[in-house]
Amino acid sequence: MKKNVFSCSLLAALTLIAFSSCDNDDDNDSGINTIKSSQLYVSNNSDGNITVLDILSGEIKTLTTTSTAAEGIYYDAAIDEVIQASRSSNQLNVYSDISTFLASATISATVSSASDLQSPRDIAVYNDIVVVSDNSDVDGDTTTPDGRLFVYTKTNGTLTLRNIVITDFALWGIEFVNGDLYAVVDKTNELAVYTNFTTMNTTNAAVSASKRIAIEGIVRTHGLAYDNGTMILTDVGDAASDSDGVFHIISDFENKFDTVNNGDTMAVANNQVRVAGSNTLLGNPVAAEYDATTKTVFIAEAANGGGRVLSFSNSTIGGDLSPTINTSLAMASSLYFYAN
Ligand SMILES: [Ca+2]
Ligand SMILES: [Ca+2]
Repeated sequence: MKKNVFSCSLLAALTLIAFSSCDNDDDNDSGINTIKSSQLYVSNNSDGNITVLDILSGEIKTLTTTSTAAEGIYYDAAIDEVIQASRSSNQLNVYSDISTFLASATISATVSSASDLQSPRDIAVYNDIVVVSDNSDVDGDTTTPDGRLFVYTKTNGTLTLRNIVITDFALWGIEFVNGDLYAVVDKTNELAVYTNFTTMNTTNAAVSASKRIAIEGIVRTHGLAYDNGTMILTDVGDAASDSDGVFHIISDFENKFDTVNNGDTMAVANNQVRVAGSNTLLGNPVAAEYDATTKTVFIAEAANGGGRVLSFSNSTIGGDLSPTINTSLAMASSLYFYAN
């Protein structure tokens, strides 16, 4: 177990929030909540385990799973369980009572979907719907872009495949904003949206996105994250380079996205904050999370140093930022941030 991996600045930032809120009434009328718990759940494609970084204490848990490679991950605090997409068994696995495990526990899935998937990447959850983006080729022609969104219903402890939506672009990161499903257009600098995704797409069908726009300044986007009005897109650049990664921060995201017409480009100027440079340790940032409260971007970096979990606090100033958290994790692939 590694400890003290978090730099003082993030801890100080979080501690400041915690302590400042102690000066206020306990009834939360001030709107400031004490952070009691803050964790980052991380998947990787090296051993498929679940790494849990406790942001407040610095403790790191490694929960050994039966997967040997894994990607999309989601934590449901209300029922204390993690959903993880296994790339070794091509299914969703649910792990219950996740907070009760010791730092080096071996855990077993309490619920699993059928092995419907072929190449799962990200997962996105909206109410009782779990969507998995799968980037395997659909039509037997690898020169034509396509992908699949597997839509599961999670009820009474079971995960049931409801329907499959075939996309006319390659998939990677996906993210719900209310009922709209945003998806990066892999191998491009584009972002797509399916409005009212779960209600408008209830059968097996090939469906084009409601809208697609280009994001200026990005080469090849991969990771997508949203919190409280701000969207993060990562850029892996040249996949063979472990030092050319970037991420962009788009505040007031919905208004800015709505302003750009279908097929047009969202300019960097007046719209986006760019984080890039040699200090960042970004090479292939394949997934992201965002905490709007502390303006912290969390990154699963798959290439630089063999793989890292990175965080950038006060990220909205942009530029060649140094990471606040920098923890080695071989082939880090996906992450989920939780705080309360
Ligand atoms: Ca194809
Ligand atoms: Ca790269």
